Amino acid sequence: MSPLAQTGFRLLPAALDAEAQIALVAEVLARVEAAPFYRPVTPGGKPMSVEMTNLGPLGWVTDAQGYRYQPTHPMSGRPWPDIPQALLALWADVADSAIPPDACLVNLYRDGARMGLHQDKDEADFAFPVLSVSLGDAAVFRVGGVERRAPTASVRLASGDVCLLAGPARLAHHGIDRVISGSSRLIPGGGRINLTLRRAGPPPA
Ligand code: MD6
Ligand code: FE
Repeated sequence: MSPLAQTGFRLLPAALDAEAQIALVAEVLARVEAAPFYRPVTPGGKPMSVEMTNLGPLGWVTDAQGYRYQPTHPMSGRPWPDIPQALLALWADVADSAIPPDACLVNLYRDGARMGLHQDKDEADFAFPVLSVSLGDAAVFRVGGVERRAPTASVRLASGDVCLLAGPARLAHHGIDRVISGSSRLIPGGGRINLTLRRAGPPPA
């Protein structure tokens, strides 16, 4: 058994079939018209190679002020578009059947974009998992432990794959080492879109 199996990291290969992937990309890109991708800057002042936008009541942002969730797009000041129904259903199915996600970060990887090893820890309650959907070009995902220096494993994420960081793996370090350019034709203009669904705020009272 893989050492990842006991940790709360779950990979659901091909959770979305080709038809579902096409429908989801169309729903996401329609919403991106109202909330365009932009290039965030780290608190240290470095532009990220990944472009981002968000869907849902809250969106994850980074700028000179730091990392946080906020209800509006930083460029337009407008509320984020809603989360597509198919994603809410997926969350209910594999993450939490009772409490819906309130944030969906949309990451766009064009040529050469990657994401350094990080933890997702800006959410109010780590009891909720983070659910990720990969669309388009395949990526080499690295996942390690809660401690930054813990050993890591490499997992290939293909279009339609869903993965979950839950339980003990919820605060595991992870990142995208590289995207395999041209491995899919799903995304117009090429590249990879990753959607991460989260419960960022406290659970509803
Ligand atoms: C990505 N994913 O796949 C980046 N975070 O592009 C993440 O950062 C991530 O895959 C939390 C849980 C699952 C993830
Ligand atoms: Fe993450």
